[in-house]
Amino acid sequence: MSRLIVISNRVSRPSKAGNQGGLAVALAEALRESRGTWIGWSGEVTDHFTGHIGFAEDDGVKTATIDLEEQDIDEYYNGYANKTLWPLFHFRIDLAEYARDFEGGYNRVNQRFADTAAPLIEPEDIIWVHDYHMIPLGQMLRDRGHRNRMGFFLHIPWPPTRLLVSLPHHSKLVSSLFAYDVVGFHTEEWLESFRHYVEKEMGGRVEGDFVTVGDRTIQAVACPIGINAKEFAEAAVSKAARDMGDRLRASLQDRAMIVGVDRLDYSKGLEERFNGYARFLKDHPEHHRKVLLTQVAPPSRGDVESYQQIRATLDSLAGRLNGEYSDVDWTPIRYVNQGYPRDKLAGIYRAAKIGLVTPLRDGMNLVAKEYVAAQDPEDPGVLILSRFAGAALQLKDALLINPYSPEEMSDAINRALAMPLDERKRRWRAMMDSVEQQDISWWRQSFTERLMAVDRDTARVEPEPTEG
Ligand code: GDG
Repeated sequence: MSRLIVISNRVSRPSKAGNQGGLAVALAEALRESRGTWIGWSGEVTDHFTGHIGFAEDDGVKTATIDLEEQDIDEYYNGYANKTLWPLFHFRIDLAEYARDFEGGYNRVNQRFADTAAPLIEPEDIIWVHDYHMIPLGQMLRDRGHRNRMGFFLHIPWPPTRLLVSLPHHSKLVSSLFAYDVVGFHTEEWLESFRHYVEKEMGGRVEGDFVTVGDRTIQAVACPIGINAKEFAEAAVSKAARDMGDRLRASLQDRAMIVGVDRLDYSKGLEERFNGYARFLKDHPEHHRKVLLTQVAPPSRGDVESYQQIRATLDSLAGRLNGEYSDVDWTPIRYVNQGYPRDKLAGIYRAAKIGLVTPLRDGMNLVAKEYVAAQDPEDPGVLILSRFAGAALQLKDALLINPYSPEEMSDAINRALAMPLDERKRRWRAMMDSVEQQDISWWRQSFTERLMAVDRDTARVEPEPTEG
């Protein structure tokens, strides 16, 4: 078995798996099996970058991390990654900042990651690079002579060509993806946009999964990430989850709870969600005092101004809404800016009659899948899901909505509250089948199997000859 090397911005400590997402757990499992290494940023700041690599072994997983300078973090992480690429790839060119320093810092830090990884890589290793922080890394490793099988997975959407061309030096960035052998996206939609760019902007050719530019052919595939459905369903009946459920039920007093769980991010459509819920309260006075929305939103990327703004906007929206509708014994929104351990989170999902997931754009959205996995099969809740989340292509039995329309959201909440048990069960079963079949192990295997099938001598898989 080839050794797997995972490279991503942050490295997760497997021993903290109880608090981590499925991705970290799945990658840790693959790394453990192959005796591989996970390389990335430690999350720590250093005065002067020395190239020192911190090696550790945590629950059978080897990690190699570097500390970054403050300027690196400003320009690479808070800068190019989160002020330029994140908004642009979520179709928000109004928020994207194009600064030369950011791009310079992004390339410098990617070179640092390449220098860190290079001596740790053996010729037989399979290298799997993750996400928008690291797009040019594969090319930088090739420049250092590494001919390994290399894959890249993008966890966020790929934007339409018309938007992507607003990025200075976009073609350089996209060209660097051709250093990989396999490039993965969550959905056909993001893949289509990538192919469109390659054909229109690079004069490339698409044949099935194969994309050719010049003399370089790579595979570009849609491979939707999943969750560890079995583990999550078990977490939802754990003692911690049941205790959380009891605590919630005691405070709800027969009111129906709607739940939202999101990192505090403008892409998650939180403002639109609050507006949709406000519309529901306006349209349906008969539901006053009988429902409430619990929104769990741990802050993220607080150093970036647009994130400070969304936080301020939501604080004021939640305050206004509660001011307008609350009574001495009823508050329509519980807005919580703290995170919970995963088993408690599973208990919160299970206690909710409705999961309200309304991103304006999302690569996949794992919260939607977690909500489904946490439900009681005998009395499942209803998932209301934005049609702009990657997950909507798999979870077709959710109530799919346009998050920009408060009326649609209001109607969907009303419909979900009245949905008969039979229909809830039927919809839940269909969604759970999908969540169970295309789970996190399926995703990881689908991607790594493709990568392993690449012929290392040519570092590519030839396309099947086409008829005629
Ligand atoms: C990116 C893409 C894609 C949230 N609050 C708490 C908590 N969470 C966990 C959730 C879920 C994860 O964070 C969020 O995952 P999402 O998929 O919803 O969104 P992003 O963070 O934006 O992730 C996304 C994903 O990458 C994977 O490819 O699906 O489209 O944007 O697992 O449960 N976890 C805990 N407490 C919290 O309070 N423990």
